[in-house]
Amino acid sequence: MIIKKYIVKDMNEALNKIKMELGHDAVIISSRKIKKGGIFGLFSQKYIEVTAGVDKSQKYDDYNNDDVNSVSMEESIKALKKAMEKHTNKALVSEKDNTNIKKTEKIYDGEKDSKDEILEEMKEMKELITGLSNEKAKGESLNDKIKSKLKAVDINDRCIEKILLDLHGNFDDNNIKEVIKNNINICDIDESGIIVLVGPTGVGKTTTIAKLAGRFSLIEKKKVGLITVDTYRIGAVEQLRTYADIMGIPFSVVITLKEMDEAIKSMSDCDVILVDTTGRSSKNEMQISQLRAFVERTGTNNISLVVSCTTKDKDIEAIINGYKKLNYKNIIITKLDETTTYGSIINIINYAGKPVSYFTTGQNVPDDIKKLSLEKISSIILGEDNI
Ligand SMILES: Nc1nc2c(ncn2[C@@H]2O[C@H](COP(=O)(O)OP(=O)(O)O)[C@@H](O)[C@H]2O)c(=O)[nH]1
Ligand SMILES: [Mg+2]
Repeated sequence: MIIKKYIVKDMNEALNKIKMELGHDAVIISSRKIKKGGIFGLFSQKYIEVTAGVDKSQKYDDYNNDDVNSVSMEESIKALKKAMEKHTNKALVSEKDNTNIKKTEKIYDGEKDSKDEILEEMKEMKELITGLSNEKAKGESLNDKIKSKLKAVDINDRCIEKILLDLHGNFDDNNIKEVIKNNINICDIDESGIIVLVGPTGVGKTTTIAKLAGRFSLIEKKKVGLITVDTYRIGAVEQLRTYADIMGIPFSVVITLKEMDEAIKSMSDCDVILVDTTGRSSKNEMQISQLRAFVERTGTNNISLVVSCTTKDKDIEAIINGYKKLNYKNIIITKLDETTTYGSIINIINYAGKPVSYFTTGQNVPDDIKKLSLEKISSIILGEDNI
């Protein structure tokens, strides 16, 4: 690089000299106004000091012009450094400052070009940053929108967080549905051998047993037997006995573990034995342990926990945890007809980490029991479909 300093009256003069001496490839590195001559600055003349440079490989001649100071290598490096600093500082000043500079200074074309370039770059950067922050704001507001939509259908906070994570910022309707689907599990239970239903009082265990019995015996023509360990509520026993009588299937009431053995033995020719249990308080560990003894006595692992979708979220969590000791394998969700929002389905599955086998949708025996597909369940949860 060859650097030269020119003291000239105006930029035109500088340009002509630079072009002539350093050639067309020369670039202006810096320019500043200076005063020269006079005493104590009085009567001094105004000049411009222009530093220009050209790549070493470029040819140039006529070193010995009076107005030209050929500078040493050291000076060249200094000038170059200064020029670079100036350029960097320029890039750092705000667009507003640049506008002011524009207004107050008559800028030399080359310098104006580089200022314009910087302004242009800054404008682009500003647009980029604004664009990015708009995108972010859009993402956040969509996030909030989805959150309130999921909240409105009674999906709990824990599941909402999980769903939002699974969405990976893709709030497309199809993706939301896909994520809901991925957070639901369903299963088919083995409809042979011994099936036990457990769960709190009043959720619909006895009614569900009657529905299943009707479905298996009347529709699937299976040989069905019914056992109940519902020893506390005589009415509940009578309820199931009535269904058994109507369907013409064997029925046993069991009070002791020994009676459980005898009842199962007496129904050894049945394809399916459905065992109804007394609703126990999941808060009472003693009662749960008693129930567990009866359930274990049946020797089956085909155990369903019955939960009503109308139950408060906090209570659902307590029930799911309280009954864990009974090793239930799947869930039956009841009373879908008694609610208008179905977020509890996803909450129940999330708490239990177990799949749903059946849904019940009313009091009619045996009709109001269903298996639902993932597609149907997610549509119901999102309010796009009815049960
Ligand atoms: N609306 C509605 N009511 C149901 C459903 N399943 C059961 N029930 C009613 O819930 C009440 C309690 O049912 P029950 O089978 O005795 O519950 P259990 O104590 O768990 O055996 C009864 O009045 C049933 O008719 C259902 O799917 N929808
Ligand atoms: Mg009952």
